[in-house]
Amino acid sequence: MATVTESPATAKAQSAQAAADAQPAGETDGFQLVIEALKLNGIDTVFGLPGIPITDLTRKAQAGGLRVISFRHEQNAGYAASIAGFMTQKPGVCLTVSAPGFLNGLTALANATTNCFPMILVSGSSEREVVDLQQGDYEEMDQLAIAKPLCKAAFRVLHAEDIGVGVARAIRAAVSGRPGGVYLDLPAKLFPQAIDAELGRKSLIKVVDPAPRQIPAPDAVKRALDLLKGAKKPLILLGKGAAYAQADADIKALVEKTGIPYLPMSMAKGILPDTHPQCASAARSFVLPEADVVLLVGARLNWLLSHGKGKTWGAKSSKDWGGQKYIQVDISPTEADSNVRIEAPVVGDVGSCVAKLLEGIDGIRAPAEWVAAVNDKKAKNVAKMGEKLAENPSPMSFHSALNVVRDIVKANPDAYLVNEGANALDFTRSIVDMYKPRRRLDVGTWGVMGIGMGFAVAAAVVGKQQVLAIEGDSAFGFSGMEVETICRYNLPVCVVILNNNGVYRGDEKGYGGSQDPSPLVFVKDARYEKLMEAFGGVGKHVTTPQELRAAIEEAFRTKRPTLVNAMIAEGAGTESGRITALNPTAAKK
Ligand code: ADP
Ligand code: TZD
Repeated sequence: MATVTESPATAKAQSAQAAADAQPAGETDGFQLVIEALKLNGIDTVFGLPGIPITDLTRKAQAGGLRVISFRHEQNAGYAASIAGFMTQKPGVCLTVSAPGFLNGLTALANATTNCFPMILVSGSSEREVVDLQQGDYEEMDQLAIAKPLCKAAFRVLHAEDIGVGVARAIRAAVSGRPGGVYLDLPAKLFPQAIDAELGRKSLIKVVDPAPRQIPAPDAVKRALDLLKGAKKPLILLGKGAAYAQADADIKALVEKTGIPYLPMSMAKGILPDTHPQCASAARSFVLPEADVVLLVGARLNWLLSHGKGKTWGAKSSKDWGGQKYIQVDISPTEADSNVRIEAPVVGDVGSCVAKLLEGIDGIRAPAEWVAAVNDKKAKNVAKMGEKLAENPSPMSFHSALNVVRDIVKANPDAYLVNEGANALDFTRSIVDMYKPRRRLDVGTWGVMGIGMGFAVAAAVVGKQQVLAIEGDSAFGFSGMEVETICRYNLPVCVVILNNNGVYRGDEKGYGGSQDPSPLVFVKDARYEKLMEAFGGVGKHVTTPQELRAAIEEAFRTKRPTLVNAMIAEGAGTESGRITALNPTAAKK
């Protein structure tokens, strides 16, 4: 196992450096104030990648007691920060260098904003005077202007005495209302700026009530309850906003007191265990078109729900809606009506809204015929799935491999499941039951590839549990170098690559007589496990469900960084997985 060791010479040099860095008595500086401002607000970990002008900030942050998780690419550090935000309701902080480092972090910032994850991208930047006159500084870029359209708010701090305000504003913007990404621009000159220590101390702000509760209006709650009361086929749809809100007990009470079937969106799986008798996941394509009143809790009617339109919802055409009446619980007052009419918007935080709904819930009960119809459909689909899972083809299929993962997650419900790919994503989502809230971390609203290793690192560091990352071979490639990070921090992460030799599948030939391989395939039977071995972790190459089970179980037992290269049939998988319909040419095939 690779470990970080320190030679006596290095240690000596570092303590000499620390002595040289020591502040004159009674003074503090930008470095110290940034670190103290974060610590004062309960931020104990930052994810990032050092270089000019933040190299010393990473060192001093570590010396100052923050955990600094240093990555190989800023995008992965950014994804780690964003998912830490989702898991903890505290903004995840990502630290990047100027221009290219900042841009590398920006995808994650935009993704955080899109997914409503609270995150702060803190980036060093070059000098304003040079940037504004476009004189060609090292890594010159007007970062604030570029970040603005991709996040909830963007701030720049020019004076050390304003650091407290800058950090406080960034925290409030990230976590209040609809959570999202915030950019904080810190020019190089800010860090060594010295100010009076007492003035500095007084300038820091411990944010009071950063995400104030938002209580829904009584008439909005009544409107919603009235609608539910009259429903013949009610359905509750839980989204990742509901998972984020950490109102698990009240959500469970709402579901159980009403007896209404519920569907969890991908990252809402586990708020209640997927094995709950009211979970309608196995009857999804039955309940969506059939439901007459749908209660959305922290879920948007975006593409993942076919915009509330089309066949999915029982409508005649893709432009039409199925006639369902919607209640939408959401913290954003502008979310309602973004796709179809919302009869009863309930604006507030999920915790407060569900608590208020619960006060008036007595007497509201899902009609027995509806529940029976859903259960009937569920039983049939579960039996069909059981048959598929019991198959044992050679080479492995997605089903035979994921049947193993399903058992392992059942036996280890606290483990985090990170998941990306196309088929690898869709099959895992439908096959692997989740038992605890916020344990499933995936590609989210954008369906973005590359979250894998960043999310895995954050889940291990912040969640302090075993992590299992189920990855398509293409998906893994976007962040694969972070296996070094996993080894360096010796994290309990087991990466399983469902390897079918390509994007979606691996059996395509080159087109038009080209000597080149198809744009969708990779080197055949690539030995990804050696990448983990290169850094001291455990690599396994497996071809059967038995070997796969043994490899994951060993990883869970030893807690060592492990990469399992699980070979599945090249032809397993369909183009774009379940979202073939969004791919204009594949949809026609
Ligand atoms: P999913 O992809 O799971 O369907 P979305 O990301 O589309 O979920 O929707 C999440 C919704 O939850 C967003 O509209 C967001 O405004 C909302 N939301 C996030 N946090 C809260 C909260 N604490 N209370 C209420 N709504 C929230
Ligand atoms: N780039 C980014 C950043 N996100 C994307 N979603 C894509 C490209 C396009 N894309 C998908 O939507 S899924 C996918 C790509 C490249 C990879 C699918 O192949 P895989 O999984 O090996 O990861 P399966 O199991 O073989 O389908």
